[in-house]
Amino acid sequence: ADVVEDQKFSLKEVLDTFQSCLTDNKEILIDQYVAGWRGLVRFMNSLGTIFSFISKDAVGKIQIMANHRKGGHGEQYETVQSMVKYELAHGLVDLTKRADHPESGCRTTLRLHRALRWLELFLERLRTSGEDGKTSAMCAEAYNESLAHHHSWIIRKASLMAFCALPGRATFFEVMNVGTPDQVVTMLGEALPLIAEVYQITEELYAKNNLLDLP
Ligand code: 1PW
Repeated sequence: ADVVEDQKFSLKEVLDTFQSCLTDNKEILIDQYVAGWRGLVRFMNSLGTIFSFISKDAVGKIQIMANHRKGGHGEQYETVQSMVKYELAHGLVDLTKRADHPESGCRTTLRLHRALRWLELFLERLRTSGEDGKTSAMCAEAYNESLAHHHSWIIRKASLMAFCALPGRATFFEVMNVGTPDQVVTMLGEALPLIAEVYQITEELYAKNNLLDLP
């Protein structure tokens, strides 16, 4: 029974993993960032098959980043900072249109980074919502404020349709497997500032290097 208990999914572990990707000098460890995303994908998959089209893209991008880490220049991909430096210095990023480097670490991380903002906004809404809060509406609002700006019409329609299938707030909190609703709210209150920090650091790094619109 203990084994089963240990394997049970908890959103707290996922958020802890994201927090652990920040080093003391505020660099972002790619292994931990990717591990955080793996956990999120497990979470999304536990929300039902309708979310699989969403998680499929994330899985592909997680794999691209894992491959960079495993590749011949893996040590250059230790942190987001070292990756940006390395790829820019060696002309490994398509800056204006997709061409020779459709799987650069920079453009791939940018997609995950934008999605992280969505997650942050969504979890913040969940945290402050009342018992009768509608998860699908919160998820859609968070999406429209963030990721939707970067998606085509067809992806936006499909995403908004998927959100409608989200379980209600009570079930959603149970799936998180953190404890009582009060404990979930407390956990989110602790975890979200750190997620926001990871997002902010990446955003500033990308802005400084003019990478926020990579094709
Ligand atoms: C309930 C938990 C919510 C977690 C949110 C994280 C999910 C992010 C994945 C959204 C993907 C939607 C469908 C895919 C769209 C891609 O075209 C798009 N990818 C992303 C991550 O936005 C852009 O990638 P591309 O086509 O430029 O390679």
